[in-house]
This record gives sequence, C-alpha cells and structure tokens, in this order.
Amino acid sequence: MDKLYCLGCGVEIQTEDKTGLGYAPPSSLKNEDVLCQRCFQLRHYNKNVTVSLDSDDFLQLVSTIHDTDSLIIHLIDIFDVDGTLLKNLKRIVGNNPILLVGNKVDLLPKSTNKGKLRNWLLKAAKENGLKVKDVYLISSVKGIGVDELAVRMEEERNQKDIYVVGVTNVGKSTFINQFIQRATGEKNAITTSYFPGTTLGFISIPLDDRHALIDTPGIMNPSQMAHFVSKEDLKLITPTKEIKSRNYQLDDNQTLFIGGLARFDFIKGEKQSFVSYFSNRITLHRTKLSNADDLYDRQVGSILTPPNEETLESLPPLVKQSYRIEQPNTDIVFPGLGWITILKGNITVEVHAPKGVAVSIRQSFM
Ligand SMILES: Nc1nc2c(ncn2[C@@H]2O[C@H](COP(=O)(O)OP(=O)(O)OP(=O)(O)O)[C@@H](O)[C@H]2O)c(=O)[nH]1
Ligand SMILES: [Mg+2]
Repeated sequence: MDKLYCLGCGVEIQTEDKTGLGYAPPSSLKNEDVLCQRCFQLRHYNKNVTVSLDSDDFLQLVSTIHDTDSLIIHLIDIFDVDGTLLKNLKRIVGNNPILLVGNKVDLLPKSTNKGKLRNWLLKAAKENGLKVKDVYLISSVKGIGVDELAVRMEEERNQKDIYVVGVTNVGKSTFINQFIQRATGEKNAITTSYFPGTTLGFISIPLDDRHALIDTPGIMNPSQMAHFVSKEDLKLITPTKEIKSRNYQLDDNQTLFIGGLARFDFIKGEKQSFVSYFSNRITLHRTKLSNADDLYDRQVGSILTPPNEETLESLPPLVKQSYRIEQPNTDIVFPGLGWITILKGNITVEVHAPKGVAVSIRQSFM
C-alpha cells in the first residue's frame, strides 16, 4: 500500500499504535481526506497532544529544501521579529530566492506606518545577513495584502515550487489555508493552532500540473515565550485583535509589571512616557520600585496575571538584566509577549523576564 499522509499536519499515517504519532483509526482510511488523531483533537476539542519529534528532526526535514530549485517565502511574525527572523535561513534554503513576508499585521495599531515598517524589516534582514528579494506585509487570518503577494509569487516562481518556511507559530499553515480557500472555497484545510509545533511534515498544495505550494514544519526557537508558559497562559498572551497601545508616564524608581510574566523597572532618568504593546488581555500594573519585589511575591498569580495560581507553577523564575538606553524611540522587546517603547531615551532600566526568554533591544518602527 502507498504511504498515506495526514492532510492536516503532513505526518505519515499509521493504524497500529494508538498512542503513536500519526495514528488514525483503520475505519477512517476510507475517507478521501485522512486526518490523524492529533489533528482531529486539535480541530474539534482544541486539545494539544504533545509530539515526540524533536526540533532537530524538523530542522533536518526542512533543510532538504537546500537542494531544491524553488522560491522561498520566509514568513515571520511581525509581533516578534527578532524571535522569528531566521538568521541561518541560507543554511536551510541554500541559494534559492527569498521573499520576506511579515505576517499578523492585523495585530498592529492602525496608526502603524507600513512603509516605515517595510523599510525597517528590509534593514533588519540586511543586518542579519539575509538577502531577500523583497518584503511584504500581510495578515493571513484577515487576508490583508495576500492578493498583492500572490501576484508577486506567481511572477517570481518561474515554473518552480514554493516553500513557506519559518519559525513555529508564525502562521505558515494559516497562510496556505488562505490560498486553498481562494482556489477552492474550502476553509481551514490544514490544521492550525496557537500551540507551536502544529505542522509535522511537508504538505503540498498543487499550483499547476507539476508544481506546488508547500507548507513546512516550523523551526523551533527555544527562547520564545511560548515554550515557558502554560497552554492556558499562551492563549491569553497571544493577541487575537488589534493591540491597543497603553501609555504610562513614569518617574524614575517606578516599576511596570506585565502581568506576572515580566517586569520593567525605570531606574534612572528624566520622567517620561513609555508606550506598551501587549495583548489587551494582559494586566499591566504600575508600582514603586521599592514595593515591587514584595508585591510580586504576594500578588503573582492574582493581581499580577497571567499566570494564575495554577499556571504559576510552570513559570521559570524571572531574571534581571540592566540596560542603558541612550537613543530615543527604542523598544525593549519581550519576544512573543510584546514590547515597550522608550520615547526619550537617556535612561537606565532593568528588565525582568522568565529565565530562558531572550529580551532584545531595537529601534522602534512606530
Ligand atoms: N492575528 C493573527 N493571527 C494569526 C495570523 N496568522 C496566523 N495566526 C495565528 O497564529 C497561530 C499559529 O498559526 P499556524 O498557521 O498554526 O502557524 P504555523 O506557522 O503553521 O505553526 P507551526 O505549524 O507550529 O510551525 C494561530 O493561532 C493562528 O490563528 C494573522 O495573520 N493574524
Ligand atoms: Mg503549521
């Protein structure tokens, strides 16, 4: 019998081991489109079954693109550029041409200057040694910008396959579902979820008789917030609609808590405004620096939430880093959580984030 692959995640189907990867009940094989048990549960119960493949397996599989002749769509999450721009992309895709695509623009405040953001992304790619043919901004969920990109993909592919490559959770499968929906009207053909590591194999969608648009498993970035918070909290911190920026006038020696997941201490400098961009469902809480440690000990999991009292147990301890910020309009980025824009600069701050999460600094694109 030919090998069968799950239509939702690309994993090879087997009917023997009920708890193993790719299991589907034998009776389901007579369906035209076979879904594995894990995809079935994700779709119908939003339940995530942990997968035993490790990140190296995915990386190896995706690296086979290196030896193809194809067009690459490098999809990144505009809400977590530093955490999703693959600095080693060339090692994975070789010399194939790359279009860089910033996804999830629907999350950014309407006031965002898209032109500025595009240039900023182009610069970020260059600084990371990534040669790209062009940059596009889209929303795979809303379909924003997809028409324009589709035209360019068709021009650029030149009778070749197109691979969609990126870190886990950037929206690759959602992106491909947009194309399927446009072509056939079918919605959500491929399984998507807010858990990282949903797609497990290549999934080919025909473009013509000989070529395909191909979904790929995400490359893991171990320093992403998603790997440190519980599934419940992940749902809360993942923004689902336009982020409303929240402004804070802070004096030095004041602290801003981002739920109980991160903390921003304004240590030294002139009183100024800080603009925060986090999921609207995360509570922000301002306090005096001198109270902050005590407040955290007493209130993490209640006032300072997420996490909640239960999910708190799986959260690593917060660790502190100091920064001297000279430039105005600098962002402190908590990858996968959001960021705070420092408008004036010339200040010293201390930033606390769960151990393992890589906080970064960048020039603001807002
Ligand atoms: N707001 C917003 N959310 C998006 C967009 N595209 C994808 N998402 C969400 O991002 C999450 C991950 O989407 P997927 O399509 O499963 O991501 P993926 O890159 O295929 O993930 P892996 O298969 O794990 O590598 C889901 O919760 C999607 O609904 C978008 O344009 N805007
Ligand atoms: Mg996927």
